[in-house]
Amino acid sequence: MAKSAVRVAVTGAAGQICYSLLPRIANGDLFGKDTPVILQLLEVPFEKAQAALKGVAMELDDCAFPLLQDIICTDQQEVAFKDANWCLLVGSKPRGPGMERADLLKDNGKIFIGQGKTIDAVAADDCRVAVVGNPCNTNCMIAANQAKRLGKDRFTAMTRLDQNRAYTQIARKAGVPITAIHDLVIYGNHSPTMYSDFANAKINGIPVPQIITDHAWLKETLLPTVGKRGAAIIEARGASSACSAANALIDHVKALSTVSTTLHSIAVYQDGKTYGFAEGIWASVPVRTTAPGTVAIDYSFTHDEFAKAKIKATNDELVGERDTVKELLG
Ligand code: NAX
Repeated sequence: MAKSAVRVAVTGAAGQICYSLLPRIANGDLFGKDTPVILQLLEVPFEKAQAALKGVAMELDDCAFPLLQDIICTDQQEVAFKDANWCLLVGSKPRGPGMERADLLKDNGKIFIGQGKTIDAVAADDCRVAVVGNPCNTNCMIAANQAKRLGKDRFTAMTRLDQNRAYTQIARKAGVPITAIHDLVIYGNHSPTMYSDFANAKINGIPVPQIITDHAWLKETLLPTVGKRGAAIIEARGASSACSAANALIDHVKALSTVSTTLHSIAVYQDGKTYGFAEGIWASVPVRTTAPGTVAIDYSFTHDEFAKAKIKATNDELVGERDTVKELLG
């Protein structure tokens, strides 16, 4: 029997990440080559954005994707999120010239309050939410705090791009294929404070520091290279990461949808018992998918003083972000 269509709501749909993302969802990269999809695309209610969205939908039409059952373009959250099985929150307000980070946090916070409320009201009972729009951890926390029907465990933020970046850097340094590397996890915030836990990662089953014996490189080159990679891409390309971010979101959702023993970096709700992260924030930690859309945190990793200090710094930043938006946490 033919599978029923997955309804995927995507915000910021006329933006550059979505230009790479939407064709991949429509061609079955996300939910498999036997699963039809319906795209429910949200953009801001300005003529230019809506015209651009229409253009994106026209191009998707012109791809004649067999799995793409319908495309809904809208400026109404209630329409975009209606019965959605997945809500991919990519759109957010960019940081303008001279804008303070606190203002960025607050302006975006207001968007994510509305989106969290609407998702909770109209999305499908099995809905999962993945937040990409920055500052993604804190935006995710704000949206999740509006949810009463859907649990906090339904809301995740994306640090998969950081994980993928770290995999490539380590593979290059060690001269091994990506597939030789396992258990390399990002801790904390999607920001330069994030910590790539190289010490617990393995190359062909052997701890990375035993293979890459240049420990100064691990601490002083790998960490800032991964943490500041977004800025390096902007510097090189004149625009922020787009196809790699779209690819990471595909990886993130696939990881969440597929039960396996593979370790993933996903920013999830913290209960105050994990790796020193404060209760109530969304921090990236090692997780495994135990049922479709459901993850369990792996609490078993240990950290030396260097790693603990890094994790504390990224936790402190997330707590600071939470303090900045505390009046938005209904
Ligand atoms: P673009 O500026 O190209 O597109 C964003 C789109 O979102 C725009 O078309 C805008 O009109 C729309 N938008 C803004 N507010 C909206 C709202 N309330 N509802 C619906 N749509 C809305 O940005 P793009 O390069 O696509 O990046 C999107 C977001 O991803 C940014 O916040 C960016 O910082 C973030 N990123 C997050 C990453 C991560 O790893 N978590 C990495 C890549 C990226 O930097």
